[in-house]
This record gives sequence, structure tokens and C-alpha cells, in this order.
Amino acid sequence: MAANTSAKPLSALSKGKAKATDADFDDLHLVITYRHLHAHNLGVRDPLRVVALCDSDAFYAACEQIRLGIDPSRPLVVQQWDSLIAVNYPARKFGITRMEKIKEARRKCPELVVVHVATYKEGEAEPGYWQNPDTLTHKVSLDHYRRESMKILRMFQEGLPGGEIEKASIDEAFIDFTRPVREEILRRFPYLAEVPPDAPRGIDSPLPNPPPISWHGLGTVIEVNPSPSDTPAVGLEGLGLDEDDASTTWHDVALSIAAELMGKVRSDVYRTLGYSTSAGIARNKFLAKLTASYKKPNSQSILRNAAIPNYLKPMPFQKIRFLGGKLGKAFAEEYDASTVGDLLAISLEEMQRKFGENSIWVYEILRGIDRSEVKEKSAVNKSMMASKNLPKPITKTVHGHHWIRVLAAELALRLREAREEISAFWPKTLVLHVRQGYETGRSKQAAFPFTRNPDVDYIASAGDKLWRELVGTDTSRKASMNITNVALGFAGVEFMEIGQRSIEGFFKNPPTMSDTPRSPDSGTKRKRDPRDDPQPETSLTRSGPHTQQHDVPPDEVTSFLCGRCGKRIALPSELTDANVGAEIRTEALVALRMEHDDFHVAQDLAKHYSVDGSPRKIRPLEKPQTKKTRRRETPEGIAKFFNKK
Ligand code: DCP
Ligand code: CA
Repeated sequence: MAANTSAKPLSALSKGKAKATDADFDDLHLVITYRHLHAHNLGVRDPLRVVALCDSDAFYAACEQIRLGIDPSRPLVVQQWDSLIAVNYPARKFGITRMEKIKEARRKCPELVVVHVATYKEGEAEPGYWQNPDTLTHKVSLDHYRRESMKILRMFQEGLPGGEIEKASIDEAFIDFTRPVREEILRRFPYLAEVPPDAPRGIDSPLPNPPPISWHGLGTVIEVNPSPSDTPAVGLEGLGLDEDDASTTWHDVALSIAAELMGKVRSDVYRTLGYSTSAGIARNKFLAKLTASYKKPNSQSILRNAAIPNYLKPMPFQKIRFLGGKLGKAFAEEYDASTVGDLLAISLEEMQRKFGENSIWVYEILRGIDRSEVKEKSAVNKSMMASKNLPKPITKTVHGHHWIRVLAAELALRLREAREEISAFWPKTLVLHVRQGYETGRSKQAAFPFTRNPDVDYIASAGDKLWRELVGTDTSRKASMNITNVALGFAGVEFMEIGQRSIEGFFKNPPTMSDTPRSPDSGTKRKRDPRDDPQPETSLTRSGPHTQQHDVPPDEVTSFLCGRCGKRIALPSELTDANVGAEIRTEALVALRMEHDDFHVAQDLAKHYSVDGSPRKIRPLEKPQTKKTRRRETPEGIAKFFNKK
């Protein structure tokens, strides 16, 4: 069944105030047939699709609390220079929030445990927890958090065989449970394995009614009809709601099985590593992410299809990813709307007339439709960059060499760890990037010759050589030096060939996922996609002559140029602030790039498929327009809203 296409009166459309009906969510009530259950390749259009997002609670704070063996009930924050970057839940009870100053936090809670994030300092091969680290001389290290994050991810991989897992950020992962859940349904309900001989429409007959579900112990089931006073705090955990609900579907059964699997692996992570997590379980990534934050910490929430409309309708749509900026504002102004419910009255035709064809993506996301895939990412980044924003610019070569050594220590450690994971991991190229004041950044790269022991000295001396070539020396320079950011990194990572072994063969601890045989038609294991490479889109990754100099675009550190839409996509302003560490920004830029890629993929899919999976026909506009007039109203469709602010 396709999404609601009924046109509403034009007067209502233009104001955006017509009442939304459940017909707006038609695709939620797909009849599930034997064909659906027995198919293995429905991918994102599978009506039994189940996706979870699992996020660690107060992650950096938890890492420090566990590392130091501190009682988890004590209020604890992680500090980076003057700011807080993570606040545990006991500290939140005192009203302490992230981005607060230490002084203020201590005033609110005198017994607060404050841990400064580890830093590198010159002359040390390892990051440390020094007394009074100083941003003028030290560099933040997130290595411990990366390692802990990998431990959690590995437990997911080992504990959820058959589930597709995508690391979404340092402390979040999406898990596609569709495949293991389908197998479990067939195991628990063997009568579904065969189409009954008297089934009226053969394999296209609907499945028999599902058994009642006991949600006890599976998490918080979001209510289908919440009363206005309901808040996540009162929850519905363990109430066994909906056991006798005649509206129970096989998708609900699928959600409940995924909740069992997710709950088990979450408690394994907690027991083994000590990290508490919060998960959201729903029909797709968008809804799983929204659901994960329904109730935090240490909980999981389940969004049944029947509960989607009332869950989404009151939500301010400008909180939705990609609708937070200019695009969301334009919708709010155009339709005098603030919630998802307000916009449901707007027909697809109307949106497409005002915002271009691609606004089908908005139309669908408001209805909880998201066809982006859960994609496994490469286990090891193909590039590695250590970067430092310099509160005090470098004005002398000797200071340049200081920072090269600090950055080289981080790279040496990360390279050693990557090679412990994949013994054949070797970067071909070393890249140095510098930025002068607010001017265009410049970079230079050189081949990075193989050595058995790539220690700090080895990397620093290669970095120093690049520095001399790129920046010059005090005596060789005519203009004064004023370097505000320096980054040293590896690019062009290769896996050295050993016979015919695949990359997986080089894993010392192969993830269970890569051992799991997949049916050829599962369609879940992707070929490597060039977009997986999170390296900013400069010429850094290209191999070239021994040394090459490249001009990189001005805002390379805070934005990237999308090769698909040609737009420069920038981080939100709170992340471009000088107070935000370069490491956080680099991570955020990688995440932004993945999100942007997902956006294109979602748009591609939206262009080609309707809700029931049939090729989409873009319906004619209500008032046929000439190309000329349409161009004037929507010069670039919604793409223009993704321009750099
Ligand atoms: N982080 C950061 N700076 C930010 C945002 C996050 O350094 N502006 C780091 C610290 C966090 C970690 O990333 O611990 C994960 O970010 P989350 O947004 O998931 O926040 P938390 O895990 O700390 O808390 P929550 O329990 O709300 O998820
Ligand atoms: Ca988190």
C-alpha cells in the first residue's frame, strides 16, 4: 500500500493546519504474508525490518569512572581544558550540564570528581593524565575512549551473530536485527515455515494472527495512545502492556525478539565491561535513534509501528536531522508549523511544488519512513589524522617541531594499535597540513617508507622534513609565520598483499561477523563503497609523486565538499568554536559526512521506490508549470538549504 496520496483542500495546504489522519501513516499497516516472511532480500523494504540504536550513557565519564574504579553513584565529569565534555548521571542530578565551566560545576556540587581527559606532551610516547595539562603545550588524546568503544563494538559483534552492525559514532551503533529475528520467528513458530495448502492466496496469503506478546522485562514500550501527561519518566517498563491487544502484529513479535537479543547483549556489556547503555528499537534507523533517547540512562525503549503516529506528531520537526537548519526554518515559515503533526497536512505535491522534487524525503521522514541501510563500516579507518588547534599560534620553527613531535606520538600509538588489529596495515603516505591565521590551509605529502618500528622519532623526522618543505625555516621565510592549526596524518592506507588472503584474513582477532556465512541473496554484505572513506575531500588520499603540494579549501577543518551535490557542508557553529577540540571536530566531521552520504542514499532510494517498494512515480503537480516558472520558485529544490551557512 502506498503512503497517503489523498489531496487535501488547497486552503488547508497553504496554511498547514488541516487535521492529520491515520491515513497519513498507511504504510504502517502493511499486511505481512508468507512471501514476506520467506523472502531474504527485501532489504530496507522488508515489512519485518527491525533496527536498534544502542548508545553508551555519559560515555567518556563512564570510561573514566571504570578506569579509576570509582563508585558509579559518585558525580563525575570529564574536563577538557576549561570545559566539561561529559557529565555522568549522578552529576546531572546537581543540574550540571556539558559545556559548563568547571568552576560553576564545582559550585553546584562540591564533591564532584573531575577528571581531565588524557593528553600527549612532548617527549612522552604515551598520553597521560598529567597534573594541570595546558592547551599551550599538550594535546588531547581520545585513545582510551576509542579502545573502550571498540571493546563494546566487539561484544555486539560476538553477541549478535547475523545482525548487521554499523558503528555510528564513538559511542553509538546501529544494529539491523532483521535477519536473526526472522530466523528466530521461524524457529519459534515452525508452523509458519510452510504455506498451508488451504491458504486462499497461496504464498501471498497473510500470516495467521500472531500470539500475544509479553513485554515483561523487554524494556519500555511506547504507548500507542499516550495521555497528554505521559512522560518518559513514568515509563511502561515491565507492565506487560498490549498482551491482549488485538492489534498485535508479526512486526511487534519481531520487535520483541530484537528487544530480547538487544537486552541480553546490553547486560553482557554491563557485566563484562561496566558500561551502561540505552537502546531504541524500531522499524528503521531514524526511528531507532529517536527512540533510544526516549528514556535514559540504562534502558531500552521499543516503538511499535502502531505507536509511531502519536510519537511523531507532537515532535518539533526542527529537531529532526537535516530539518534543524534553513530547510526546517523555511518549512516552519511557509506552513506556519512547528510540529510534525502540523506538516502532515501538506501533500507531497504541495511540498514538491514549493521545495522541489527531493522534498519527498521530508514528506516521508515526517511519516517515520527511512530507507537508509545499516552498513557495516571498515574495522580500521583508512586514514588517521592527529590535529591541534593552537591557542597560541606557531611563530618559530622550533615550536613547529614541538607540535610535530606531539602529533607523531599520537600517530605512532594509533599505528601500532591498528597493526595489532591488522598486521598488514600500512599507510603509504604521510601528510602535513597547516593553517595560517584564518587563511587557506596548505598541505604537503610524502611517501611513508616501510619500517619495522614506526616510532615517534621516525614519524617526527618525516614530519619535520615535510614542515621544512611546506613552511620553510625561520631564515628561509620572507613572511612571518603564524600557524593556527597543524595536523599530521596518514593517508592512502594499504593492506600489504600476502598471497590471496583477504583483508579479513589479516585480522588477528577476526570479528565474528566476517566469519558468518551469508546467503548469496541476503543482500546485506556490501561491496566496499568508496564513500566509506571518511577522509576529508582534499587531494590528500591520492597517491602521487614523491612529494606534492596541494592547496586545500579554506574551511577544510570545519566543512567538506560533497562530491555528489558539489556543496560545501559545514559543521554547526557550536562545533566550529575555538573551544571545541580538534579531535572532537574531526570526529564530528566524519559523522557529518556519513550523515550527508546517508542523505543522498535516502534521496536516491526515495526517487526510485515508493513505500511498497514499487518504482515510484512522481505524481504530476497540481498546477502544471512551465520549466521556467518552476525554476524561479525552486532554483535548486531542497539542495539549496544544504549550502554552507
Ligand atoms: N562529546 C564531546 N563533545 C561534545 C559531544 C560529545 O566531547 N560536544 C563526547 C563526550 C561524550 C561522548 O562524546 O561522552 C558521547 O557523546 P553523547 O552525545 O552520546 O553524550 P554522552 O554519552 O556523554 O551522554 P548521553 O548519556 O546523553 O548519551
Ligand atoms: Ca552517549
